[in-house]
Amino acid sequence: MARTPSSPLGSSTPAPSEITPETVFQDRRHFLSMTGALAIDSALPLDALAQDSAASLRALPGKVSPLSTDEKKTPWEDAIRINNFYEFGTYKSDPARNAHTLRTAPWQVVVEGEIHKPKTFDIDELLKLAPLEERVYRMRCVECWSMVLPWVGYSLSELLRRVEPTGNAKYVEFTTLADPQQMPELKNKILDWPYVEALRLDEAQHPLTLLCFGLYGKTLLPQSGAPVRIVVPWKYGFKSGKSIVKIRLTETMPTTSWTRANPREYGFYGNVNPQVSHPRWSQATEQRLGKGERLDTLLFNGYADQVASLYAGMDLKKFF
Ligand SMILES: Nc1nc2c(c(=O)[nH]1)N[C@H]1C(S)=C(S)[C@@H](COP(=O)(O)O)O[C@H]1N2
Ligand SMILES: [Mo]
Repeated sequence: MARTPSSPLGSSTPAPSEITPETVFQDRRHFLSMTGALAIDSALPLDALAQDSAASLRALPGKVSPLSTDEKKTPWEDAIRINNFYEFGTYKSDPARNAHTLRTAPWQVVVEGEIHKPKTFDIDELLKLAPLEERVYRMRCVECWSMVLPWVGYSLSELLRRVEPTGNAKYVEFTTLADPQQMPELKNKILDWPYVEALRLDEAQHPLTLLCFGLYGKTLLPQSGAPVRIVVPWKYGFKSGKSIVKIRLTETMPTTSWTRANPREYGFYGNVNPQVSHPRWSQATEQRLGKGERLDTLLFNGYADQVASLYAGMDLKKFF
């Protein structure tokens, strides 16, 4: 095996469960070279596989939502070749190379748990549940890179409303597909697969939280989380699970994959906050892909006006 299992932080950093004082040092070295690594990644040509799969995409137009930012978008080519999708490898260029083995049809999403109307949706049915919108969102990875991308989808609240949460429902858990036949990296226990993420119910019901089927006016490529993913723009990217097969409403707080792997480094909330450092690096600034400059990171990734009230009275250092 050529590659060391990695932390959420890409490159060849160790598995979070394996982090020791020695590996922290190695990790730091990798992290410090990350801007360089990104530059190399973006210089990679879009390989033939990505071009082939791009040709198979369907148009997925959506009316531009007023929730969109008017900042300059990150080019599509960067969005589909610099990815985190550990099921297909831990280097940012791995998903573009490897994710073509994901079979995105047929696809079903099970919606269950604390709801009055549990239901298994075929992807086409889910796609037609509510009008599609284009949402241009800022995305901020915990690794300090960021993008501005035009996602296509509708507010997750549209789905949640229709399945009728019970009075007990307090959280929403999202589970990614975990099929070793399709996902080569599952054989390496980087995380306790499947990849599980979760939100508090009020976060999941917030209009910004997107059930996402497309990017740049087309269906998603596998590396972006086809055929359906979550996008939560005020949180670090790891909260936005890809290639979702199950949505479960629960009464108690679910254990999420990264929190299970390393609770000291990855809290349940994952809210973007320049004042709360990751234990191993600052979160104060970010590298905007497709732009040379480093930007100051904003509280809640710039969405404070919309979401700060969800956390009124909470100590954001404690609930990170
Ligand atoms: N299933 C799954 N979902 C995932 C990940 C992953 O490894 N597996 N990585 C997360 C992280 S860390 C980030 S930053 C975003 C990246 O999304 P993008 O590649 O579309 O930019 O996906 C998130 N969703
Ligand atoms: Mo990330």
